[in-house]
Amino acid sequence: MKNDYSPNGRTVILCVAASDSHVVANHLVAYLLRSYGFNVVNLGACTTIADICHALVRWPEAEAVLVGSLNGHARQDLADLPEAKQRGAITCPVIVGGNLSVTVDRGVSEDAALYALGVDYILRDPSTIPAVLDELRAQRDGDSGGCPISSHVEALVDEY
Ligand code: B12
Repeated sequence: MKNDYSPNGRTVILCVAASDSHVVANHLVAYLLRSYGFNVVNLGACTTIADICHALVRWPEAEAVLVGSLNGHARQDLADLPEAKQRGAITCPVIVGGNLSVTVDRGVSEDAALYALGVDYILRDPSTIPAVLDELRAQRDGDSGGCPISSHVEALVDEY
């Protein structure tokens, strides 16, 4: 999990949601982010919110948590997210991506439900992750140049 960890590098926590055993995209996302120089703490498949909280104690420098969900149960798997955020166990942005539902119509309501749980960003295409992480860091550092992250993410998502 901690191979090639660079103390000066940027770190993200990556995982697949609690009930979900689909790992192919998880490995591809890890590979992509490592190719961009990120330290990727990959918790792999079937990661609970409690697992994420433990990882953030171990790697508090993580600038985002990326959760993949492929089996259609993202909402149930993230049910404990509000409580974890409320008690301050998860303070960095939570990005969810994958095959969040089967149909497009369900996708819209599924996205709304995930945002209501406290998910910060929903992305479909992994290639957009590095740019979004850059935007988040710029926003955190107060150097976003006036470009709100939400509009940037929407612009990226609108491409699909
Ligand atoms: C291989 C596979 C399996 C394997 C998984 C093996 C493994 N260990 O990985 C096995 C056989 C175990 C399996 C089991 C099941 N599967 Co399955 N599986 C697939 C399949 C055929 C391919 C998935 C895959 O690896 N694709 C390749 C990767 C690269 O693509 P991807 O996963 O779609 O990811 C892309 C995007 O989603 C996105 N992405 C993914 N993760 C992330 C993360 C972030 C942060 C971001 C930004 C983007 C992102 O980027 C990727 C590249 O574009 C798909 C159907 C399909 N053709 O997609 C069904 C599919 C995902 N499975 C499905 C289902 C229902 C199941 C089961 C529930 C079936 C069952 N009744 O048992 C179980 C669930 C098991 C569990 N507990 O999770 C459904 C999910 C439906 C839904 N989302 O509503 C699918 C879509 C099939 C279908 N059409 O019904 N499955």
